[in-house]
Amino acid sequence: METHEALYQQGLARIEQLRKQKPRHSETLQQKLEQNGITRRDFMKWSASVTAMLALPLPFSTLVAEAAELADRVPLVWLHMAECTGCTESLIRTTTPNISTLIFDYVSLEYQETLMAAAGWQAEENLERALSAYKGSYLLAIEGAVPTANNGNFLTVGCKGHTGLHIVKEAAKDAAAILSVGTCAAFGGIQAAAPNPTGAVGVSEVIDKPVINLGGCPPNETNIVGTLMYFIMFGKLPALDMFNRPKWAYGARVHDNCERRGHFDAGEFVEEFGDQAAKDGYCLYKLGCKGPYTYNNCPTERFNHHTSWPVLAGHGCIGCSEPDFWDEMADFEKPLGRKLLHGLDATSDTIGAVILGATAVGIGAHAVASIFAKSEEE
Ligand code: FSX
Ligand code: SF4
Ligand code: F3S
Repeated sequence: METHEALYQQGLARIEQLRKQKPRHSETLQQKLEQNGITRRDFMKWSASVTAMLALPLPFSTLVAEAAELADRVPLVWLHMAECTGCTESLIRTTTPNISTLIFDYVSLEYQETLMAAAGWQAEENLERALSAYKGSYLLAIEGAVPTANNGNFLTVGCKGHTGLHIVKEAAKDAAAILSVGTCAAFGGIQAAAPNPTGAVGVSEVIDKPVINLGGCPPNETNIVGTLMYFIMFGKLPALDMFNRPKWAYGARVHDNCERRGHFDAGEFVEEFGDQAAKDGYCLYKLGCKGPYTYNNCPTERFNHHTSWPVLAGHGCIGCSEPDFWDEMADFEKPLGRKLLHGLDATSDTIGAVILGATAVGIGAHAVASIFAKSEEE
């Protein structure tokens, strides 16, 4: 396993190499932050929090800051496939831009249909130019599933009428790294729900290069920006889980860090939306919360500038960062119970080893046990 010392040296070398490249913006990140009322101190705090989120020791914080300042050296091409644009919205829809949004803005964004001013032929040319000018060095982010049925013709993009399938394959060829942003690009998402008439699949199924999957419909902004920062800093992908999701973001279950967890352990559950238990913030398991089966950092990172997340807002987690959640985890407002999950029995011992990790078995059993304990009391 790579030591932190070796990784740090790799980061220093990468920063050195980026520094030699021409800046693509006329203003520095520092100036951009100042214009938006963000102080150096705020920026250093942000670097420290990104470092902690990436599960790196604190000294890496100076590397994170330097990498952010050199973000305009890294060309980013962002494609939209079959989706709702919620991933982009998760990152940019903010009334007051925060540091993550500003850094996303500062990366050398070569092509992004939601954000760019160009349209029509000009947009198409921009994409072609970026792919050839930055051959081998651009980061490719893809949002949305790739329809494959009917030769990919359920999705065509741009004035040349290329299919999404064709564009993804072309853009992936010379990318330095490929990022599937959101559950659609990662695993197919809602478009892929049975009977999946368009043959929608995740990006990794149509190309033969490694793809990093940022699950979540949408993923939170810090998971997107954290992954970008990792790539800028080290020029490579972070450690991944069995579904190619970065471990630092998807290493723990929603249930592990949920603020209602004490109520789950005590067997205190909301029985119906709006009851006294709901007002008291009890556990939402009986109303279908899939937090015990879902790996994501929503409870710690939250959304909209860390304001809230589904369970805090009063609805159970629907498992939106998991493959096949749209079919496997429905009904969203009913517990999985003994329903099959990923072809396995959700309450059997085997699922713990295969899907959830050993600790989950105890929790799953506990959930069932505490429900019984509660109903016996009644
Ligand atoms: Fe939407 Fe992105 Fe969901 Fe998908 O998010 S929020 S449908 S993951 O690709 O735009
Ligand atoms: Fe939180 Fe859901 Fe787990 Fe209850 S079941 S503790 S609401 S994640
Ligand atoms: Fe999705 Fe569950 Fe988080 S629904 S946003 S993984 S709490």
